[in-house]
Amino acid sequence: MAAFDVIDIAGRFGLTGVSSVKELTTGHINASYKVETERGAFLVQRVNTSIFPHPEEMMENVALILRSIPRMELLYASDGRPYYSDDTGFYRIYGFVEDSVSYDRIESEDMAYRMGAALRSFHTVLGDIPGERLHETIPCFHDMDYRFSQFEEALSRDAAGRAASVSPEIAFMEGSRDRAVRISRLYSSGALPSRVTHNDAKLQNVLFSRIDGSYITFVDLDTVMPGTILFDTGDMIRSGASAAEEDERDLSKVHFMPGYLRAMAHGYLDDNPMLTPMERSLFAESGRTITFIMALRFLTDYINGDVYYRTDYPEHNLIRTRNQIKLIEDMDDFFGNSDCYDIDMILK
Ligand code: GN1
Ligand code: MG
Repeated sequence: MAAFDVIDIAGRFGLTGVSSVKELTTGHINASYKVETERGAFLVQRVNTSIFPHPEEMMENVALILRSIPRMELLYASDGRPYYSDDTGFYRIYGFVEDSVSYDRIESEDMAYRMGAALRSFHTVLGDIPGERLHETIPCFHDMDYRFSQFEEALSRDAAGRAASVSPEIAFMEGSRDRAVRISRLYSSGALPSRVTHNDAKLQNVLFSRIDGSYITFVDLDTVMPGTILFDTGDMIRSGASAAEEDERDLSKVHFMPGYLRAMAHGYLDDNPMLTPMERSLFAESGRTITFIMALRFLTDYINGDVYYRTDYPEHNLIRTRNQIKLIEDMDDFFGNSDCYDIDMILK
């Protein structure tokens, strides 16, 4: 990776008087830095262009979406574009939203309800954007058949020589395949409507007011593109209805929290005029599906030798895989022996 200077990049967007630069390490894909300047705080990001091969199109999407999200500021470089690129990389800068907070874990049913209502409000606002105007920033992102084909390719190459050591995890993935592909096939066949969706709608990507806890906005808009809302409700459930974060190594801390799912479901579903009966009926199942796709992707990357996600130690992707599998097993215990979670079981 070519070296680059965050202060120099900030200057390309007209930011001067930088008093501090701090690297933020929570994202798995892009490199992020918080810079304090005489005009306030900003987020400088170097986009991972091997994962986002058409970053200009991605920034066209972001600029379009932000017309509906006035609280988020995107800076423009001196040539009038919402990015700057040179041979060291592709960069963009957002303003830090003042008095906002994001959570790593849900800690109360009230917080869970606010998360559900936040996603509903995000989908309602995005509903006004014509989906055909958005570029598909990562093709087939939530297509489960595609993810299984990547998994199979990784297994047959076994580039890091790790496949033999993860046979229980491989067996888990294969054993649940028919069920796991259901939602993405219903979407591809047109049975589930195509809407504008976030596609990384985890709890950590939502800003709430530090003052009164009200919803401000979703951030990390790189994968906003057409999809089914179930990709987002699923990610909300995956990240919000677990007692632990996806990086937690102590699996005894990973538990499914039905009360949080119930509160998120009320926040999202109650009197929501947008939903079709099929979308509503698959709400709880979407949590299983998206937790599954994450386990599959983490395991694929582990087998490939950690080439996609940022990892902090050699077993990181395997820990994430096991963490997500544990969450699925815990959800399965709660919902009992059926091949589709029943949302009415949770809403009762
Ligand atoms: C990645 O970089 P980050 O943390 O926002 C990933 C998502 C996964 C997520 C898991 C482009 O997002 O799909 O849900 O990690 N983004 C991409 O936490 O692959
Ligand atoms: Mg993301």
